[in-house]
Amino acid sequence: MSKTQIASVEAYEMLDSRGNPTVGCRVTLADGSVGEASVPSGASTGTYEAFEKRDNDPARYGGRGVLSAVSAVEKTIAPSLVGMCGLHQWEIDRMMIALDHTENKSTLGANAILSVSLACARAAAASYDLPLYRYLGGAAATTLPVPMMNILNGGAHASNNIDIQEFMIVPLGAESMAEAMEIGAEVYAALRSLLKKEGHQTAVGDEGGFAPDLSSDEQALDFICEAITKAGYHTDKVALALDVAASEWQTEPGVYRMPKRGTVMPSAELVEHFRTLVERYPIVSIEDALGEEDFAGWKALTNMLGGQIMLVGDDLFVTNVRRLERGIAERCGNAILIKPNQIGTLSEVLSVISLAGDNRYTHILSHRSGETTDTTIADLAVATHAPFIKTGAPCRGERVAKYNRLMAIERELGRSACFGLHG
Ligand code: 2PG
Ligand code: MG
Repeated sequence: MSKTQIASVEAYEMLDSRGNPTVGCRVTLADGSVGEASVPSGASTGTYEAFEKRDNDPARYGGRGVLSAVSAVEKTIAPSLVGMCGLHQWEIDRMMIALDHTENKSTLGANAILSVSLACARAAAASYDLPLYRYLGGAAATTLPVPMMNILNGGAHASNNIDIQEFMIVPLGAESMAEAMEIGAEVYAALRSLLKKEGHQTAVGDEGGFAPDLSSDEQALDFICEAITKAGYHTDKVALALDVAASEWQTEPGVYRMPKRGTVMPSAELVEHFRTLVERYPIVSIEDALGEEDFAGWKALTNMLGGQIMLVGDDLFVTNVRRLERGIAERCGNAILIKPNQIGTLSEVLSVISLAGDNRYTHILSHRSGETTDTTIADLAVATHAPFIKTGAPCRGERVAKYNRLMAIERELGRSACFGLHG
């Protein structure tokens, strides 16, 4: 047996940040190197995401158990992978895709497959005694991404009255990851005290942002701008970004109904609303401004705002080469959100990032609203030179785990570290 052969693949059920079960996996190589990984889970999921396998057994976790996915790893995947070289990521991923046999990984489950794919990469990195970002990205992996911190939550992530899912701050003017986090945490604290002073709730949503009831999107943006000033910064140093998650609003092609406020708007009117917001506020990025089926709307939006800000496809592209190819052909958006569990293997994540790069689409690594303390996306961001990462507020353990990992990488890189757009 060679040193880097896969000796064992074990899976287990564990809990995510919402208290739902998810899949964890541990891969051991013949030389004793171990890699562990666990997978997150979304709330506002895109229709075209890879399949998340759940037991649907009402007797356990209200049907959300993942013992069937654990069993897919142990009974189907493990016997085929044991003995393969742990360094051959593409072969490992191809093997799992072949075992699954479906377009959307619905036999084994993308949660089962991804846990193995990432644990194999971690075991291989451990075998070389390298951190994951270095193993995957080589010597040139020295750039830390600008964090997009979601400090005010709405939509499917909070039970307040706000329909836009995420209001993020983007410390574009920071010189380092450490400074970016300092700015983020200070603005976050300033927002808390402003909301409190005005008698609003400061309980947090799924991604750690505050979730008050407010009268309009504009009021949310005004609060955040005021928090930036109160924390001693200017909006040339800290910009704003939104994730509308508008697929959640689409009722019929080209028509949107905001689930909480009940406002109905055709696609063109929504585009106009965002144009006005971009004029009024220092917004540098809007994600899923329109729904996953509304390619015509996306094209109009891109024509109007694509030269000015990032227009990010999340539900639109679902980290999927074919969806991104269609978006490129139809000139929809100019950036793509990268969520490994939307597609299910590390190799496919790397393929879609390279397609994005070839077509000048910016890529942004992203968490899910249901997370674990797994920090793989932080390493992946550095390995792939992602200019941005979004992984929630600077609050809640599963969110700060990623930010802390990025600060640790920055310290490890020392003088060779670059930050964001300075990289
Ligand atoms: C999103 C994500 C993460 P979810 O829409 O971008 O913020 O949410 O994981 O619920 O899809
Ligand atoms: Mg999104």
